Amino acid sequence: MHQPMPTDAKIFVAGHRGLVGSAIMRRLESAGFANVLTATRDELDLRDQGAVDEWFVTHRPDYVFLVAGTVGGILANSTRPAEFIYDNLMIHGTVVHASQSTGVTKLLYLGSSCIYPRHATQPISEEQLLTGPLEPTNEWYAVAKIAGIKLCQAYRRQYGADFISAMPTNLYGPNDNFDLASSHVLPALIRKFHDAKTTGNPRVEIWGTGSPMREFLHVDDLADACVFLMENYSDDMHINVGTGVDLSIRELAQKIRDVVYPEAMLDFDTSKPDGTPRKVLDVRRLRDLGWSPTYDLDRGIRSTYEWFLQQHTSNTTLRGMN
Ligand code: GFB
Repeated sequence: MHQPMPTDAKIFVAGHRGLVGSAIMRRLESAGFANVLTATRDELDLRDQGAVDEWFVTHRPDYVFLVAGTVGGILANSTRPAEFIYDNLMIHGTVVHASQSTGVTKLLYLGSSCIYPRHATQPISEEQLLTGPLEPTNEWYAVAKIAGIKLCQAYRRQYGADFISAMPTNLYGPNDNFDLASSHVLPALIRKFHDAKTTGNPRVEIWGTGSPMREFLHVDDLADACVFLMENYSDDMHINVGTGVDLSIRELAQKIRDVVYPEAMLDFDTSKPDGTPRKVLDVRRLRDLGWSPTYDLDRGIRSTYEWFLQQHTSNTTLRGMN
């Protein structure tokens, strides 16, 4: 079922300034979509149902990419649980509800691979949702993300709304967050190796044991998959988006070291949490629809570091670089 979005359709990207939202903006622009709607945090508090309803009635989007939310790495998730559960529950609820009540043609909701049980069988298929306990370092965020999937399913079931859910693996790329207290591992390590090189420090601290396994998807691949799913997928089952390939945090650190600061040595701080031991997605459902990623990790790390350097030297706004 291929149902392309008309190029003059009104498309709302909720969260357009974030890592994912900005990549979707680039993808829509390059495909010639001329009517893309956005709202900054100051213009619209997505946690406020009244404000969101009013915005939807005024702007009447046809398609919605729901990629807004409070996100962060393992430390932010474990230390700011209230923000992670409240903000995300509210944002998912208001946008899904307003989309249904104003007759949005289709909505894509973005979750996260942390929705799956901590000890899920690898690679993780979609069917493993709610089959076991969650990883404690991110259960608040995961519960909100699971509620988002259930919202889409409930509105589909009760109202026939065409709302779909995509579950991406760990993401990285331009516009990522480089603040060491709230970032994910890949941007954190780019920044740590870069700072160590700049200050001449030969040692770089890596959190945990280095043994957890993670899968990384470039955000431009994710944006491409989101547009693909919007046009080619309509089902109440959420769908995984990833590469299906993982590596250890130690191997990731070595790759980043080789690009940024080859002389550096790695120090593992085992007082910091490892999080879930392994998280690689089963991506057969998406591959069977005909989509696969284009970036390999080495190219993605190089281009993300180039982007980081450009932001750094041009002194423009770089999240976490103050
Ligand atoms: O990317 P990350 O923060 O999130 O951490 P998760 C991945 C692994 O990298 C963990 C290790 O084992 C970290 O201990 N790590 C090593 C580091 N050095 C660093 C560092 O300097 N910074 C960070 N952040 N990690 C998140 C979830 O889990 O993944 C979210 O908390 C979300 O809910 C996201 O699902 C995609 O992969 O462990």
